[in-house]
Amino acid sequence: TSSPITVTLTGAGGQIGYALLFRIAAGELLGPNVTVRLKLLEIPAGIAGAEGAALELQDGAFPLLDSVNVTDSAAAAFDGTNVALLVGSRPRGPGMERADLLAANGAIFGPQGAAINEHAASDIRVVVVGNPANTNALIAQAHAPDVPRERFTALTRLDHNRALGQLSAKLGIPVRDMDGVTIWGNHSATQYPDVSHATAGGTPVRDLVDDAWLANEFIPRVANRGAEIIEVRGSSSVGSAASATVDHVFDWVNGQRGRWTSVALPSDGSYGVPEGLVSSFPAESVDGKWRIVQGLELNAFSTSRIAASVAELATEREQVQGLGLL
Ligand code: NAX
Repeated sequence: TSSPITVTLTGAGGQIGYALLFRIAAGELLGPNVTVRLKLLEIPAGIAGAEGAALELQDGAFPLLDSVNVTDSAAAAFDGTNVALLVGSRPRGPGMERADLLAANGAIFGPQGAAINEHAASDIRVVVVGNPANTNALIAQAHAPDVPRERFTALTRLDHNRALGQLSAKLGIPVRDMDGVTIWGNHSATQYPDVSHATAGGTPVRDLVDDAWLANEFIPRVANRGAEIIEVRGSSSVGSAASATVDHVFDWVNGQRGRWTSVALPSDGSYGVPEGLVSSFPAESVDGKWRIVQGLELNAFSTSRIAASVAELATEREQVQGLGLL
């Protein structure tokens, strides 16, 4: 085992936090030989939930878990952090306007970005799960001027995994035999799940399904899967969201296992996405860094779908700029 890695989890008293903690403690986030120091950040209303989870972690006697600290201070929570999982956010309440939602989250992710800038380890990696995830990541990144901007990412791995699951069910081919699926754009209903370059069992997916199924069933089902889960289980996605967060960080730190995945990260201008917008791209992890898969040809349908989701991200950026949050 190496020296311990400090992992900070915000929203640790919530649903996804609870599911994540036991996966992290079991060594699935970073690998089976990596010891972890956990720091749990909550607001006062969520502290008891985080403290209860910390008691259960103690009862798990996890060999890889060095320590667990619970705090409501961002400065303490991000002190020496190597990996930050920003899950806690402000959900949209009844009658809340989108501007209110962005403002409430700006008040969370701005200070957390600043605390990361000031206190985190130099190799800090950040993944934002709390919605609106892409724009929350943009706000945090904007408040951390000393951290390379590509260290701030948002989670679209759940959308990516949902796309793999839908394809697998349709084609009767296991997800392990799928490659080349991409989620483009925003983690919202405008996202574009793209199979133009995907293969299943070595065969191009475009040869196995028709355009009507893609446009009318696959894309809306993946993009609206969160709502479907709420309808069926009466509560939003928890286990699958935690699992996708684990996949995202594991691949980022340990490198890709042969295929590409989807990651929302600050655009470098690739594929015409305006620089700096935190947008989902096809990406591979190489030497501990995300690298956007380059040179994919985009047909007219893909181009217009990506443009629509990127336009939504640009609007969100304008709104948070207008609110003085960047
Ligand atoms: P919960 O409401 O169960 O938990 C959220 C927790 O965050 C609460 O305990 C709350 O006290 C805490 N919190 C709020 N503000 C905080 C702050 N400033 N610092 C630290 N903690 C804070 O929600 P849960 O079901 O766990 O979902 C968490 C977030 O994930 C939500 O924003 C949700 O929309 C988002 N999701 C994102 C997904 C993605 O793919 N990117 C999918 C799943 C999920 O919907």
